[in-house]
Amino acid sequence: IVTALAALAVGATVLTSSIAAHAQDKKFTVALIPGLTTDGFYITMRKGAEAAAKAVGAELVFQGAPEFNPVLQVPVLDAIIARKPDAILIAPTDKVQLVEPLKKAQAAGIPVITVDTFIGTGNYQTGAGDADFPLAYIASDNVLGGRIAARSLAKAIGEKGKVFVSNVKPGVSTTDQREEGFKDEMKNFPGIEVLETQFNDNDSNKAASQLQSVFARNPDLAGVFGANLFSALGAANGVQQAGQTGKVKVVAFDAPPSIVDNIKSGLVDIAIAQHPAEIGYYGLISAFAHLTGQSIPVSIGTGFTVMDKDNVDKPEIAQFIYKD
Ligand code: T6T
Repeated sequence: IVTALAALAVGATVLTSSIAAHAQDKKFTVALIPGLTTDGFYITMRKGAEAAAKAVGAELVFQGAPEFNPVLQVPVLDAIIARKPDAILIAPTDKVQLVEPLKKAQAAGIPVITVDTFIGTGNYQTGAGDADFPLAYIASDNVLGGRIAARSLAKAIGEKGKVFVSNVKPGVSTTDQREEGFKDEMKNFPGIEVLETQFNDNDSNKAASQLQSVFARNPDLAGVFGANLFSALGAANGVQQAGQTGKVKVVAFDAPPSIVDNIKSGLVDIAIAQHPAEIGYYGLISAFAHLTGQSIPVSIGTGFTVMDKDNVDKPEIAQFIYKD
């Protein structure tokens, strides 16, 4: 009997490993749908995902819309679902508006992982609510990022004066959380007044003119927090156009080369760089792990690198400047 059981066990092992080998022989196709295609943040994320795809022998399909807009992102998602990839990585452009469209992927049996942004509350696989079906959420801790921005701006303005947040639009999980963290942290600085948030629809020209209008109404404006790449670039341009370089302090979220140039010229004080390549890398690896029968963490947090004039040339910092 013992010998028979042992033979059975050996047989079972052989069977399992041959299934695993078979699974790994298959070349998986993973789609990455960014918030928009022309954004150094997502371009860098794509590079991370490509590196991971190469490492595990998967194929990466990168397809997105030219603007950060659910109306443009949903047709891209529909087209991707029709191609039946093995998994979808997506940065949903709205917490609510992408829920139903992503349910179609789930109904088609395509596992969904969200990267950068989330749908619903971002707490997945809890059995609660109608938006907990994605397998994992891989992103920066955006509330923490907003807190870091608040502390940096408070320091830059000597803990007193008027500031505001230049933001994208309500409903985007990442930038909503950055604003939340920023405002909450600012409660620790009684000398600072946080003015009304200006929403720019991810248009840096709009952000620049909003900065100038806020400055016209508040000539004692002390600082601004640009809550993402386009908000920060626009706010910095607005400060420059208002002739306030160095007087109105700018804290930027995201770190494309243009923001780094602004740090060097003194227009931007601090940039909070996310690690988008890590988000892409771990997104792809998580999808692959799931597809090959591994359990995966429901959330993975990636880090930040805070850049300023003094450290931005150091290689260990400069490696986190986004790619164009
Ligand atoms: O800040 C990133 C990203 O995290 C956010 O969700 C949308 O804006 C960016 O892509 C930068 O433009």
